[in-house]
Amino acid sequence: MAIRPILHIPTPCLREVAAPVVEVNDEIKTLIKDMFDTMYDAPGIGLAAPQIGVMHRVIVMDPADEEDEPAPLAMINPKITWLSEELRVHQEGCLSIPEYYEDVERPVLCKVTYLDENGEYHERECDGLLSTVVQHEVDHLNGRLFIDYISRLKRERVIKKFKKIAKRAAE
Ligand code: K2U
Ligand code: ZN
Repeated sequence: MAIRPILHIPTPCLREVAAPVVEVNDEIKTLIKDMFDTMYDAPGIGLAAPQIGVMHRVIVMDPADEEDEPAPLAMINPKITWLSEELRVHQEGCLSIPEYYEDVERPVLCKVTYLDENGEYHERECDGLLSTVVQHEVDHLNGRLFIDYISRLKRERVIKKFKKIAKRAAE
């Protein structure tokens, strides 16, 4: 299919709320294929549709280690229905904020409902890295970024850096 350009901050759509998918049609199925192609090419372990400028509630993930078999997972209209009280810190990065990593504290476990690429409904409890990635990607659908969980000083510094990069690129 196609590798699509990944948008970087401060692109406005990364701060907007994506719309629910009404029908899992061929357009959505092609979008999912393109998102996996784009994610694996990056490389990344997750990608949300707004990161390629598509404001649909679609995320793709593959948290499998390099030595393990790929475990691609697409979620349409994902909804986090429960979060554990137990929290854990994990180093996060973001393909829309390249080469910037910070420790982020999130609930260890989450439960998520979603439709798969065939339109089938699923309820799933997620743990480990998958739990972190699901929460990170669902945040993208709501215009939230992992830098929203770090100090304001650090956030403002990284936004200023990427605004400068974007300004130079436009010149
Ligand atoms: O949404 C994205 O930009 C994808 C992130 C997914 C991610 C979520 C939580 C924690 C780490 C990554 C990218 O895959 S960033 C690249 C990456 C890959 C593995 C580990 C850390 C960063
Ligand atoms: Zn991200």
